[in-house]
Amino acid sequence: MPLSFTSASGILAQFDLLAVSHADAVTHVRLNRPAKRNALSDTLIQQLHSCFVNLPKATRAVVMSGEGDHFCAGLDLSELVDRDAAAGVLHSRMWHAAFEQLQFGGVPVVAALHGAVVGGGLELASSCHVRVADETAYYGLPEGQRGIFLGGGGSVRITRLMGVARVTDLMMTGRVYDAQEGLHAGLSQYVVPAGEALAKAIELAERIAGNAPMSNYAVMHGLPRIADQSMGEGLFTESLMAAVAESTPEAKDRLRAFLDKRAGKVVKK
Ligand code: 1HE
Repeated sequence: MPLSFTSASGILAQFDLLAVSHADAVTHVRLNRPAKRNALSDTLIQQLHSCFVNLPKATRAVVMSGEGDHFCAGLDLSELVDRDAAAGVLHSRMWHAAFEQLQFGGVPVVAALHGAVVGGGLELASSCHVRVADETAYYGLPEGQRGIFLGGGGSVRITRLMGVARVTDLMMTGRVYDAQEGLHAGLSQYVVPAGEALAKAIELAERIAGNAPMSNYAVMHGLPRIADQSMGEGLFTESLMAAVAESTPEAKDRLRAFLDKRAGKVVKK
């Protein structure tokens, strides 16, 4: 049965550029600035940060989407004022803080992508843990054309997803990837028919929300850090993470359920 979402209350109801709703353990955060193609103004970045600090207590997974015809048009170019270098660093660091809260917060985030996923919009998407694109989605890094550089973590996160060579190509030549090219490059893990990304993202979020929280936490926090470590450090970190996850009551219950033949098997679809 499809989940029935209700609007969030408290501080989460006060954001004018985000629409936040929840159903059981899944919280839906929607960029809600369609007239400006969900362009990321300073206020929207601050609201995203605050939203991920203040998620409803019951949240075990988040779905992130965009209202209107596009997921996100990136940085709000109308706010690109004449900043000196120090102010520019602080502005970029404000984005980093918001997206760090999203990537390394308490729960996994599934992005539902459609239409333009460009510039800062792709930086936002790359901070999420699972990306579902519909066939209308397309990806670009127009920073090169606009005379600026990535500033929302993209040079770190997007290069980790698809490699320095592809990011260089998109930024220097203005190349745009369609949904299928994005899938093959590693930008999304799924492509679904037009209009179906949100439903698929909610389905995946429900499944993720059913995992043991420490398993999800280990995947979110452990995997990317281990990938950045040397082999020796990575293997040691893995052992620590594995020991923590295995020692939780949820892990013990789940292993017992399998041995008692009460748990599902891994089957081919
Ligand atoms: C905007 C923005 C924006 C739209 N900042 N206002 N990002 C870009 O270079 C992408 C720029 N945007 C576009 O290429 C197009 O707007 C779209 C392909 C995303 C959508 O096209 P379309 O035809 O549906 O909409 P539109 O008519 O272009 O835009 C509708 C309105 O949104 C219009 O405002 P209006 O007052 O004239 O109605 C646009 O000006 C406004 N709008 N995108 C401000 N981005 C931390 S570093 C990150 C660096 C970057 O992200 S660089 C990439 C910036």
